[in-house]
Amino acid sequence: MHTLSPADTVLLPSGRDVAFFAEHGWFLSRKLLADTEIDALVAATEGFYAGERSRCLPVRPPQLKYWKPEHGAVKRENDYVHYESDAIAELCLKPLIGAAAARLLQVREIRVLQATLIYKPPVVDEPTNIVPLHSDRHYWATSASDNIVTAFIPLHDCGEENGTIAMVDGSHRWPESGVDERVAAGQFAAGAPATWEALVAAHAARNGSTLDPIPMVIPKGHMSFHHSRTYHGSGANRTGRPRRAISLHLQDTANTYREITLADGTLATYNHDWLVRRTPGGHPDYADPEYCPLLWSTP
Ligand SMILES: O=C(O)CCC(=O)C(=O)O
Repeated sequence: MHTLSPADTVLLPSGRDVAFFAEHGWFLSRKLLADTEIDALVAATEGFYAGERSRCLPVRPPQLKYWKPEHGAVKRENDYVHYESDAIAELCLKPLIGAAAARLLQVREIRVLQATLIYKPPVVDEPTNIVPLHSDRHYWATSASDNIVTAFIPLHDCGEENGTIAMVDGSHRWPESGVDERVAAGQFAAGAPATWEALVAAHAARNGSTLDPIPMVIPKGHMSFHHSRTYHGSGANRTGRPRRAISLHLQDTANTYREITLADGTLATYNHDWLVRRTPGGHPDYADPEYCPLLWSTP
């Protein structure tokens, strides 16, 4: 059973905030992490980059994002940091964040889906720092539920100058354009952004959008939430400091694995499918508490 202190309860999204999220597909939170918690997170992530692990993934799934020092001064992305580092998990898996997500999605319980540690090096023309517009749903075709939200948690003040995340307003309400989009999403994931960008632009035009993403200006300790279907991306880090963040993906507990065949005849997969336990029906169990711990249950 989770409970919040009265001081934390006032930090939750209000009824008006929930309506804003439903309309726009994104929301900027109040200060959910204290400066001391953020500073401790920076230290924990530096430990992670120096090689500290509480445990290691038993296998490396094919689409795993896993930066290693030998990759050099490119954008760093490390999936499953909540599994591999207890120090990071203890700080970023804060029930208050789960409670805020539950409010926004209007569900009672929230499980972790994934936590990715991200670091954009302070290299102004580093191409890997640019994140093309996409929706997270394209990574999660095997999830039955749309009720997945991401808390993008910068570990410092974050604005346009350091390449903050930017949202295409209301794009979570665009209807899916069909199977071809899922194939293109696969190409995007495999690194073919030109095809992908043309597809997103056409999809936006059909929905009356000119693709003008709104940069999230996020003070330290605050975070931006976006719906799994909201298109978003981010630009260059033009400062002399790294842009550090944790992308905490949170699912409704009703979410389950679904089998989905892509247009090319192959089955869609997600990294979890190599790691999590199986359901009695033999499918990957997205409620496996080792990888997808319960973050919030409304009392
Ligand atoms: O690192 C970024 O700017 C983008 C992160 C992202 O795509 C996400 O949090 O879903």
